[in-house]
Amino acid sequence: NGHQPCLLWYTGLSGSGKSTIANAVDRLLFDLGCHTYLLDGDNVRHGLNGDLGFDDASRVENIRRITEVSRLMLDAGLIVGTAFISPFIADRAQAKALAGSAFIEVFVDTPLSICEQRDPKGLYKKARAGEIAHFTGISSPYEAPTSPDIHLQTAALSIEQAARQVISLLQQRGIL
Ligand code: GGZ
Repeated sequence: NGHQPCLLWYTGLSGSGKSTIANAVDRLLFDLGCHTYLLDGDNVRHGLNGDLGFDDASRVENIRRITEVSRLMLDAGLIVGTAFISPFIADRAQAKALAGSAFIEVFVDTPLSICEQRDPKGLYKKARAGEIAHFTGISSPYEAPTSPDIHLQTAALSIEQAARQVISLLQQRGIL
């Protein structure tokens, strides 16, 4: 099954659903016979970027390395997904500059209040208590995309609906 390479760049707050939606998209793509790879905190923050924390400079370096690895995977012809907060517009612009027309920004737009209610790992609670420094949305900024390729307002969507919107755009763009 032929497809073009592309970079699905998910961005959003902690607990917004980036990884969940990216995994659902990956499963649909797999079923379509696509060759994909999904980079997320589980496989990058512990290994390649295990030396990095969450101050601004560390986040910039985190995203820089992820961008470079993504580019290698694009060269290999894959549909690459990256699911990181990636809070800074400038860093996402750099990824876009490297990936060119293959770059697809997916804004996983879940309000802070909902992310904080979910708080699956109790991190927001700790951040509010001052036990975690530089927590995105609490004590570290999140610069929302101003013109994402896909804007997922997750409060009004199921995971499946969100994933299907991504697949639809890939079809519209001739990637699938
Ligand atoms: C934000 C943090 C922090 C701080 C640990 N701020 O919900 P999670 O747990 O699984 O996802 C968050 C993840 C964010 O890492 P990223 O590599 O995506 O961030 S960035 O793109 O900004 O570099 C959260 C956990 O790491 N976590 N401390 N201070 N999230």
